[in-house]
Amino acid sequence: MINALFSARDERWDQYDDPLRKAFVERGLAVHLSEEIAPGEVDYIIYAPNGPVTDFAPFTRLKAVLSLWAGVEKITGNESLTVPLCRMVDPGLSEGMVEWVTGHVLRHHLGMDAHIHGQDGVWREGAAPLARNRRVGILGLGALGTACAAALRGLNFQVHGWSRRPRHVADVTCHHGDTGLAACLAQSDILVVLLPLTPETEDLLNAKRLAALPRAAFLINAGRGPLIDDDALLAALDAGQIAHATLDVFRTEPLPADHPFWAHPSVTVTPHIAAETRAETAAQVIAENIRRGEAGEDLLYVVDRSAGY
Ligand code: NDP
Ligand code: OXD
Repeated sequence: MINALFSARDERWDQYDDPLRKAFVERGLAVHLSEEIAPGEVDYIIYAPNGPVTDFAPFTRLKAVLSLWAGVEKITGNESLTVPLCRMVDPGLSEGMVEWVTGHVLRHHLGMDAHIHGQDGVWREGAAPLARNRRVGILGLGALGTACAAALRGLNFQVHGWSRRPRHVADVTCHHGDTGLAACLAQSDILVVLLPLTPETEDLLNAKRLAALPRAAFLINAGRGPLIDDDALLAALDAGQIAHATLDVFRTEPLPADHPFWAHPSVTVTPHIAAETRAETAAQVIAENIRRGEAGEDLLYVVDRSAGY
């Protein structure tokens, strides 16, 4: 019998219990799945950073930690974790992110706000440019960034992307490394941020980098809050360098009610809902990794803890 401890918020248990059991049966795995198993008997932890487990030292026979979250910045530095950590790459989560990102890109591209908020009896003419004439930059060409890049290309946007290592993504102009960042920013009328939070990416979007965007660019951040220097962003918004920022993630979550982002006329706050892991599809990923672990095969989506993602 394989023992899998589910360590996430209680309400997640109701969502994941059935899909996980079904996915285990489909793979012929005999798994005892519970929110309570004696630490010394646990083989796998199905993990969320807001769940009860924070110290992995008591889990003496642990084989792997399987994250329900794509972002693993809250666990990569945990020294009590000495077994492989796998992050979540979930088709359902990717699909949600594609919908959220394309929705917000289209909002800014089409200038929808002018008509949603401007029902004042004035007949303002002038259509938006075509997507083929709009440049979208995507920082982060991983599971989520490449899915969004493909969707935006499908709509005919000119897409630039940036990653740490060289990448090839069909019909996307790919930049990488420190030198590639300036080139990518300069081509981003709309900038989508889908980077993980690591020591290298924290405060990446500082005053200098925001100034490297085209004037009146739009910024969409679904990566993590600390990727952006909040004060630099507020200054860039007030100066008109950034026309609007759509922010889903923040240094402190929930975003405190008195944070200036809430009241700023050129900021849209969404409460970390860009995309969430979907139980039906994510259960398949978790079960597949347990199958692999038991068969001695390579696990999927193992985090490179030295790189931080
Ligand atoms: P991946 O690990 O698949 O991709 C990360 C990408 O970022 C890669 O292209 C990687 O480069 C690039 N990158 C990392 N570090 C650097 C660096 N120093 N310089 C340049 N590029 C860098 O992650 P995902 O696409 O799955 O997820 C991205 C992030 O999205 C998550 O870490 C999480 O923070 C956030 N997220 C937010 C959600 C929300 O609801 N708001 C939901 C889910 C995730 P390379 O290709 O070279 O490795
Ligand atoms: C994640 C998230 O990392 O929801 O999965 O932000």
